Amino acid sequence: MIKYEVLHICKQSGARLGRLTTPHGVFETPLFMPVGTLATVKTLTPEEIREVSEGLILGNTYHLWQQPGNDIVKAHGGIRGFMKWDGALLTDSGGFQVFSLAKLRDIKEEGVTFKHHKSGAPLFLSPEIAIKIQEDLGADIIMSFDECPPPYESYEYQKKSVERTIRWAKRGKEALTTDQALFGIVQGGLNKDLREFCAKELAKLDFPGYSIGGLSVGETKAEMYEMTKFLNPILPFDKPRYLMGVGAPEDLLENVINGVDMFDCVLPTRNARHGTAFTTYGKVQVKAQKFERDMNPLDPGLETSISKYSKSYIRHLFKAEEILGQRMLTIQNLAYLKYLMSEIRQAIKEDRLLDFKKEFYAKTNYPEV
Ligand code: PRF
Repeated sequence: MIKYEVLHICKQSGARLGRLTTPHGVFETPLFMPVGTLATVKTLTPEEIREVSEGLILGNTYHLWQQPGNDIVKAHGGIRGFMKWDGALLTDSGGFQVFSLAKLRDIKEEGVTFKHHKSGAPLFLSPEIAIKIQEDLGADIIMSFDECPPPYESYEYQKKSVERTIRWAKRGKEALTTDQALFGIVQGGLNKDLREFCAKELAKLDFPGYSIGGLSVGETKAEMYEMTKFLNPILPFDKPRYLMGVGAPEDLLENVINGVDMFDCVLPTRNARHGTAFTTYGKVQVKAQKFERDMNPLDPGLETSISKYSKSYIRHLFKAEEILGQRMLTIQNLAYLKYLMSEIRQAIKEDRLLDFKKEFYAKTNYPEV
């Protein structure tokens, strides 16, 4: 099980500083969790993940269920034993992947029938199966099986879907046989009444934490921020809130101000593999011609294991399609988000997060809404 305490509320912004205690580490929140979908944070060793994370990472039910199979992961003592990760772990339920990756879905009360996103093999996931797989994967924090409909679905559809997601959360809770911390997931698209209904119904089920799903799925940033702001006073105060799949630097800052405690996203690691860096002065495309002879470090504002390399060298690695370049930017991007979150926590402690926000947009090219 986990424990969560609010330690301080920033007097300037209302943002929360908290402490999350898990069986495999104690963490200050707000924090960012790197994504390790297939029991690997792509390109990094567990020792390197340690360096660039708080010690809490995410794994994916859907992917590990299919490859290599949750039985094989379980035989290693779960994801932690499989990948030799000694930190804490959270797994997503597979709900989102069924709706974002898989083809030809048939959604019934019992669960979802769909085809594997690569092989086309027929598959079935239900709240109970998602819990069983997550028990085998052995994370400290696990997720309810939810439906994440596209934001353009009709109100009538969103309403039916939210009601089902609440029933699925209840079924998952009843199916759980371990002391892993199961979070409920708030859905409801961009409809405030459905979001409020979902948050309140899930709160009645008394989960140890609440996720906010169904955002960053095609809506505008302004719509996303408005929804987290709306949910802030509705979600249980004394439980952690986790905004799923959100990780752009400006989104972390804005949503922390709106009361979010935890984040994950593939953005820093995926961008890294495509040559986009997050730095203390903003987003940078390292393949740009202007860096051909640039002997300066990529991010003079951040001391990391890649600080000694020139932009010219990193650009060369990308142009030559050398894997080391992808590794270097993965380290940079995760190190930057770790640094950003530690700066945010410090600003909350000192009741100056809105001043920090002004400086952040003044110093960087991250977009302000
Ligand atoms: N549900 C689940 N996982 C998710 C999401 C969701 O809505 C999102 C949406 N941003 C990312 N990951 N279960």
